[in-house]
Amino acid sequence: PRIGVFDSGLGGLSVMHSLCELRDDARFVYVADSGHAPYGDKPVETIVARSLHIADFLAQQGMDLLVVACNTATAAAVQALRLAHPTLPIVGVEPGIKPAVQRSRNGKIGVLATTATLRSDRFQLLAQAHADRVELTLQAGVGLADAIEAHPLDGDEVRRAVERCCTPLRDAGVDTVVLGCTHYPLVADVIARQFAPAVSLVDTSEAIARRTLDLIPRGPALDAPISDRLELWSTGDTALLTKACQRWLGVHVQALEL
Ligand code: DGN
Repeated sequence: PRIGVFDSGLGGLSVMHSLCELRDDARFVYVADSGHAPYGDKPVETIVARSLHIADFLAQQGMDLLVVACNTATAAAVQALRLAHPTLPIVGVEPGIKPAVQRSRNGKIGVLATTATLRSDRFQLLAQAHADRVELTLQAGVGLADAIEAHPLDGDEVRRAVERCCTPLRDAGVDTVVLGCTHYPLVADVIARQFAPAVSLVDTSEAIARRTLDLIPRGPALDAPISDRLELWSTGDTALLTKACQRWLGVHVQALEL
């Protein structure tokens, strides 16, 4: 099958990583909307319009399945995407509160996500469904996705943004932190350093990749390395996406301009 994956930028590569591990039967087209990132503080209408535009592009490329590898775009646009492409199976992502509830021992859970995700109706419903069983501390990752797009992951800008977002969660005594934006697993080690070793981070990339198997079961493995099965497109800096792919997927694929 051909699987289309998109994110506001580089964050969806955390999901791509899991998809590559799981699906040696698939070809992938990844779109980074880096020219319009970050989505996290944009109006809902803008996020919906961008998501529809990219989904149209991927549908034209003959995708069998679409993965919206962005919590913000899923919260704002997954319904509109399903309406616009009723025959195309679409997998969205949402902050992993469910797995966090299972994992937490003290019932105090931090959710780190973009402002747009936390404000969305979809997220509010998800949070309410668990609110009577656990204490949720919601924290917007203000500036964090931008720092991950624009700066070295082990640099000061990222560390400062991480510190800013994590301090309130630490103060709240959470023992589980949901990485509710696909950019954040890329700096999971920086985030983990902000907490005691016993605090666990919930990353749903693998679960999302597995979800694609429910919609399109595994076929015979393709006799081709991932570098021949992956196309990369960026609306922003193509060199940045090429480099990030090398780092996260361990393969060189030249990103094209969209
Ligand atoms: N990676 C996106 C998410 O999962 O929400 C959004 C990052 C952003 O654009 N701020």
